[in-house]
Formats: sequence, C-alpha cells, structure tokens
Amino acid sequence: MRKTAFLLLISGLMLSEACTNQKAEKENVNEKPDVIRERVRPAASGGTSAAYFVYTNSLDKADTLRSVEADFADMVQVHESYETEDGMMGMREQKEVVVQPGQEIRFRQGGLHIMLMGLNQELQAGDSVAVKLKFSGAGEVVKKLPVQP
Ligand SMILES: [Cu+2]
Repeated sequence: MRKTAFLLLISGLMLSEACTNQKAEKENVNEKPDVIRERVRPAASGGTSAAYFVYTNSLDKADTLRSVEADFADMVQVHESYETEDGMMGMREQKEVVVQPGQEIRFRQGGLHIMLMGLNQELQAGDSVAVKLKFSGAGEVVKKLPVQP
C-alpha cells in the first residue's frame, strides 16, 4: 500500500515536469500560437514526452478524436494545458476532441497536446516516430513525426 502511493507520487512528479516545464513554457512565448513546429520531444526510455502537430478534418461532417496510441509508449492521452488562478501551469486529460468540418485540431506546447507516458524506448533527436489517432469518422490516422527538442 505504502509502495503504491510512493510510485504514484513519483510518476506524478515526472508528469508535472514533462507537462508543465516552466522553462519550456517561457521559451515558447516567442513562438506564435498560429505556428506549430510538428514534433515529438526527445526523452529517455521510461520517461514522458509530448507530440505537437496539426490535424485537419477533411470530412464534410464533424469528427471526434476518441483515442491516440503509440507503440513506443505505454500510455497516451490528450492533455490540455491551462493556467491556474495563481498563475501556475496545470494540465488535464481531454477524453474526446470534436473537430468541425474543414477545421483543425492544433496540438501545441502550452495548449492541447498528446502526452506520451511510459516510453519503452529512448526518443533521440533525428529519430522518426508515428502516433495513431482514432477518430469516429475518419477511423485510424497515422501521423509520422520527427523527434526534435
Ligand atoms: Cu500533458
């Protein structure tokens, strides 16, 4: 029981570091919100990373992103970053993302992002990886991304 609580605490700390890296958020201030550098961040095996990219709904009806998978991560979630009342950055899981016809889902640093947890391999800059998005309308969509800081 005690061991479980300790492990949860550790993973919680690692998560908050990956999701709410204060330095990274500050570095990102100069990046215009309309410019998204598509990438997966480098990380050690066993660690946590994030994916940023733009998905456009090319269907003529609204679609819903229901889940995301990656064969290099044990757990993948869609997260939303937000600022708390006292100015801290937090994040929460977003179970579904609805995208209207012709519209984009913009996964970016400091906003909606794909959280990759429990990496089963090291992600090194220069590598190329793929995430699998599952939509209720478009079905499975594979997105290839470079690993970049
Ligand atoms: Cu996150």
